[in-house]
Amino acid sequence: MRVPNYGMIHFLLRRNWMCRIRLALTLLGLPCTVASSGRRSPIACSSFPPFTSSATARPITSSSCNLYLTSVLTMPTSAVPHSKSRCPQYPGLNIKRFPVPDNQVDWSQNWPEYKPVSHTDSAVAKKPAWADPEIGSFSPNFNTVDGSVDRTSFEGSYKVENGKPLNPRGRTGLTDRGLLGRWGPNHAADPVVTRWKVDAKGAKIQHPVTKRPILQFVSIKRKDCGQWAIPGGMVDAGEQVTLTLQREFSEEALNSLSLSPSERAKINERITTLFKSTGFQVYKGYVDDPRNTDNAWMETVVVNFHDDSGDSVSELPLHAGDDAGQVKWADVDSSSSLYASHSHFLELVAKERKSHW
Ligand code: RP5
Repeated sequence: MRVPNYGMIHFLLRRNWMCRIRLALTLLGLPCTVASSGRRSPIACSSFPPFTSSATARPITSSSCNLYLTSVLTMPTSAVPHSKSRCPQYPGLNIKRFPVPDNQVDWSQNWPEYKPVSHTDSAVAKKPAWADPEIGSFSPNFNTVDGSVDRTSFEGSYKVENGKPLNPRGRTGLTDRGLLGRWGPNHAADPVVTRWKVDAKGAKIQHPVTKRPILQFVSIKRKDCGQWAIPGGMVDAGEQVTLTLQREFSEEALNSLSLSPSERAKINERITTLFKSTGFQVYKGYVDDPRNTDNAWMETVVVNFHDDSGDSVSELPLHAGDDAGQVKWADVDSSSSLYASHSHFLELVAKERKSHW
């Protein structure tokens, strides 16, 4: 186990106090603001190359993150935008969403003219293990852990209308499940693995403008849409989020699926120390994913694992695997355009680590 230095102890103690205050505010029902930009992302998802219905859109699960409870940050729910979820062109298909202007997003707005397009991808309709059947042929128990499928939302209780769950962030211009397997929340986990950018002598490099040290994170290029992203993935049925975080990272950034069992065991041994360390839970909740629909949406738990001394995961050779076409260490910087809400998650990491953004 790595021994934290004095600065880190101070950081953890300070964070612990902040968390207690946040927890108290949350229990009192008051908003707790942390590092939210409030900035709306433009609707920027119209140029997707073929977006395959993800073979990784695996079944979801009851997921607990108790390990990270002491570092939970609560952000105002409005801080995650709902714009990529309304992108005119649904990813990968020749399907256009019914246009939803900002003032008609909320379900409380009466809008008789709303005629959303209905779509469920053929790969989803084939009833693979990671997808639900059609409503009617089964009756899921929404807002609960339904067998091995977690149908609860981090956003609170969602409404169900005519047997179908309603997206808690409002209209998207498309009904049914699109590319997503589950009705309602589709749970994912996103590991943000970071290190400091250093020079040849190992000294932290400061950004010339912000004068802050620069963080780097492990970034993958998604095969389905060609966008750079955090190497996250769906939580498997019955899987703890802590395990999903490590599994997705080793599959997509270390190509563990192509290794022999003994090589895989060695890699796992190397990264387990980092992944067992107290990660900083950056976010949990709705993701502004372009695959979202009126009845199916992405939610995630984002955890930052930081290799402060640069001698753990930083030393491992990165190899893209599974859903990742490429992998690299990328600077954490506000100018990078990433998949779904991933830039926003990195902004939260940068604020917490007081690094350049
Ligand atoms: C995003 O989709 C999540 O933040 C996560 O990164 C990803 C999970 O979907 P797949 O990568 O498994 O397709 O919404």
